[in-house]
Amino acid sequence: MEVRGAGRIARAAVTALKRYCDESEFATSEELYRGLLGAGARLKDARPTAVSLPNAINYVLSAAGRGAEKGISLDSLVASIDEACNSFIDSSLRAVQTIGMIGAKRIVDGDTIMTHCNSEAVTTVLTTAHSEGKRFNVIVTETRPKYQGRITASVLAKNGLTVSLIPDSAARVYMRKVDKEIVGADAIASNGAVVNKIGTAQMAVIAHETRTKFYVAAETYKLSPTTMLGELVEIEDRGSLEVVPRKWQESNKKVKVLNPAFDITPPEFIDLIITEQGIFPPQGMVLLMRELYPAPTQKPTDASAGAKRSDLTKARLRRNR
Ligand code: RUB
Repeated sequence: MEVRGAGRIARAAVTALKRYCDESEFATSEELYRGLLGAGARLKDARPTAVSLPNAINYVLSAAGRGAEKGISLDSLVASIDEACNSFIDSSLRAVQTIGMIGAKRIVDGDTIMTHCNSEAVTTVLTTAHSEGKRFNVIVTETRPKYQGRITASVLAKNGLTVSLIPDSAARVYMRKVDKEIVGADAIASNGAVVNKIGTAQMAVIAHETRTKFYVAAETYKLSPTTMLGELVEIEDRGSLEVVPRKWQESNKKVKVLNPAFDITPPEFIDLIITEQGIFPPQGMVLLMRELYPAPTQKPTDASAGAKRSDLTKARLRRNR
């Protein structure tokens, strides 16, 4: 939890892989590749719900795998891993900026926007709209139990936006005044369902009830290709001590304190998903996923086709060999 937000988690993991290659000592390229596979597997376990994490790691591992298959030298392998890491990080940062520009077009003067948790994609949409001169109010839910909403409120206020912070339980009271709810995503399933911080799904239900627009802002490396095969996204369960103090728990041993970190918002409660590739209805996610990820049984598209696409698109085409 020192690194929060699915995009930052992905970039932090790729940075860790880069350091692993640069700072460890290996005798051969095979040894480096084997070590990298192990490091990648450990990193993937760190936050199971953020699909950006395995997608980012697979991008680097597949670049390394291609080099190792060709039997390139140790130095060349290190260089190609470095290049893959830098390319992922650059593309990820560019994707967030592009989402900011695309999403800002959806905001108009006088809007009231509600958001939940702390999403870089969402804060970039809001700060971009503000820097374009639009004036609107933002309501941020505090996001128990880790209070990431406070981070969002603080970032937005420092950027000059008008912000209010409310308890999660007050969302329904304020939703009637809200024009758009915008949240981020840790994972997007092929049916357009969005996995995000616990509490997002109930915000979506309330938004639906009050006919408030519900938008998701997310980079396409949060698409979960294995959901096309019916696999479910794993929801991270976190410790009870994030919810109650130890002393309380010790004096209430019979109470089982549960702390799921994420929930799933069904596609019928989502109006639009804003990505760096454009804006889609949730039902369009399966088509985007088919375009960006070949079927897992299929061979990845050849490099000449990939070369015409963005770096991240190439990443997806080469994922998971
Ligand atoms: C953060 C969270 C964010 C998404 C998207 O949860 O749920 O909404 O990760 O963030 P946690 P971003 O604090 O548990 O990581 O847009 O920054 O990728």
